[in-house]
Amino acid sequence: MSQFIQLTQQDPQLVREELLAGLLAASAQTSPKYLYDALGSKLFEAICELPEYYPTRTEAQIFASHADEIAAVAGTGATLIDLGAGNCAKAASLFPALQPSHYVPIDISVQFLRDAVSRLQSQFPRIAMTGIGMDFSSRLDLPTAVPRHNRLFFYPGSSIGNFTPQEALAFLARVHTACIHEGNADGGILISIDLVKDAAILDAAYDDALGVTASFNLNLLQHLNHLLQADFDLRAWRHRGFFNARQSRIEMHLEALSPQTVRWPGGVRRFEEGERIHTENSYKYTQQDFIDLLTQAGFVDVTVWSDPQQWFMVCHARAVQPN
Ligand code: AVI
Repeated sequence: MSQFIQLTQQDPQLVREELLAGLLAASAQTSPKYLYDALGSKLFEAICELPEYYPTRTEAQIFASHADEIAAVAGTGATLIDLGAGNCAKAASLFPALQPSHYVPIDISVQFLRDAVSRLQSQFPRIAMTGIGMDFSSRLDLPTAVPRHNRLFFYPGSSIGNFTPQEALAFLARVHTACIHEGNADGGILISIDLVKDAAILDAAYDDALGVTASFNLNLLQHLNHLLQADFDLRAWRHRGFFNARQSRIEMHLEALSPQTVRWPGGVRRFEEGERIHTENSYKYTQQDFIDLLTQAGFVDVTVWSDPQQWFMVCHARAVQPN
């Protein structure tokens, strides 16, 4: 019953060009997607276990306490499209309540999905499953194997926070378009958002005592060494992770501990002591600001579930045909 489709492959030349443009900019930066090589993905799993990193367990509590209400609002029997599915565990925890007719996990590489989907398929033989390998952050044109009607897009983990608010709006608008077929809209989105809270809680979540987030961030340099054949010395950099209240975002940077020159075939970049590479933003929203974003993207009837401390929220919103 399960099938796999690899839609896009990373072009190494484009990856190189994108990375070098970021590293050679006056304020050096890299896209957060480069944090996730094989080791980076394992380190992120470890982050999710940390006492300071509340999003994962708070979201799991919200799903566990409100699964039936979520199903009552989102409906059962949908095509559940899981954006950034990874090991598919979050969606699977909602299968008994949501009872999807078709499950479509999407991740950058279909290889990541194979084992998880095979396991799930034997547990839930009546759900059709189509694993798709694509970078859904810039496009969302799904293959015809994915039914057009009654689509429920699932975007957990507060991953939308790693987009800027403008990118998040464009992304939500693409999801909205993907819910419309033959002029009708009968789909929706189930999405998690991390909420603005006390800066000390946010700072600790992104700069934990064990140093796992620091390792996750520093591992980016190891990944760059591999992708660019560069010679970053990991011991010459430190992790910085802090809440920027003005921009309502966590910023992660790597900061040079000493003046240094980094080389790769055909290029160099000099970094002064204290100079930074900006590696990730993680935007935190108020409930109302995110509801406004969903509304601007064309969604209506927003339902919110949160935890008692109101640190995190899960939203369902319905897509409607624009006038
Ligand atoms: C994947 N994403 C939602 C995480 C976040 O909280 O922004 C990535 C992360 N970066 C550091 N810790 C976790």
